[in-house]
Amino acid sequence: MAILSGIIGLPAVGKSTVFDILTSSAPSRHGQVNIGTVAVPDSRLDYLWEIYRPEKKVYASMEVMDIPGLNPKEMDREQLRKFLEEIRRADVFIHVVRGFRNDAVWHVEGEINIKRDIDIINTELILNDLQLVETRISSIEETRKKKGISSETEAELSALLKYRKALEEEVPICSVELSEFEEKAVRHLGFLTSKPMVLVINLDEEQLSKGYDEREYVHNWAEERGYKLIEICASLEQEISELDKSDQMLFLKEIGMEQPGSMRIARAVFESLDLITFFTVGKDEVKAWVITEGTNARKAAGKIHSDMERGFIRAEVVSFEDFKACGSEKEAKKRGLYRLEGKDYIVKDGDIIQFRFNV
Ligand SMILES: Nc1nc2c(ncn2[C@@H]2O[C@H](COP(=O)(O)OP(=O)(O)OP(=O)(O)O)[C@@H](O)[C@H]2O)c(=O)[nH]1
Ligand SMILES: [Mg+2]
Repeated sequence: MAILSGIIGLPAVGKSTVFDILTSSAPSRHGQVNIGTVAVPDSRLDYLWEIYRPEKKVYASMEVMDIPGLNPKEMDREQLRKFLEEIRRADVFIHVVRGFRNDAVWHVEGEINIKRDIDIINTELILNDLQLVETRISSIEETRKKKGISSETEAELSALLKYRKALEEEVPICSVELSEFEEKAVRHLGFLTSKPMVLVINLDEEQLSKGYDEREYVHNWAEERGYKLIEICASLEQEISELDKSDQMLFLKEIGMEQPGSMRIARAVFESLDLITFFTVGKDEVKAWVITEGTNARKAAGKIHSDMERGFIRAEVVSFEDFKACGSEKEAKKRGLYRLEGKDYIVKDGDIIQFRFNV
């Protein structure tokens, strides 16, 4: 399961800067689609590495896509449509909004206005979905007139009508409640506002420390829609990421941050997709694995190897918190904190697991 995050936003708001701090790879090239891999930093894995000291430490990873800015004023409908087609592949959006003031950096609307900029992008996503909904509704109604429709299509239509009502009120599809049957019936349609979104407000240093005018508004806006919100200063983060690891932490402390922005964004992406992490440890490597919340032990084993899923016997599990409180595997075992779990055990975030299997 390679997760793909799509970075969206108006032109010159700091999207590529965010991409660069996330991927810490070669700088993204201007004016084209760039895809990079993000290792999702996790201090728990760092801790386990300190204890086991294996050769390898493997963080969970995801892919992120950087695209040129969406500019409804300059793009015609066809260009806009192509642009939105590109981002439809993403599982989740990272929407970068400019807050930073800097006369040297051009703004497509001529001045900084966080609320308006959020609306511009959001409106495009909503209009695109609305068009898809309308097209689908008329095609279903056409078929119904000609030869009638199945109960699945009936459910699809009823879901689409709910979607239309929401979108007309500028409510994203992810906020619409559907029955299980309806949900199944529309799953094949790739809507944009059904995807989770992480809102990244790209501020300057003063705004970051002292606050900014639209702060309350954007926090409410995100909360109402269930979107996560991260405030960062991307250019500052970029400078920090060029420092030594130990200097990085010092610098972050100085500006009152506990974690680099890249880590906060990556975690927000994981949370908005209901993803959790479990760990495997050993002499060769410590590794973080990504699964959807609610996955059972047997399926989780299958992430590592299909043989492990097929020949699953049981899982030996300790929570990261319990392990850390003991400080070693030996001590945790002595205190009886390792549990034996069967195939239906629902894996929890932070579980350290050893699978027993038989092939
Ligand atoms: N002052 C300041 N400048 C920033 C910040 N983030 C980005 N910039 C600058 O803004 C300009 C545009 O940044 P990019 O990251 O290229 O923006 P983009 O959204 O990828 O732009 P397009 O791909 O052209 O749409 C660059 O000159 C950055 O150095 C910030 O937090 N503060
Ligand atoms: Mg860019």
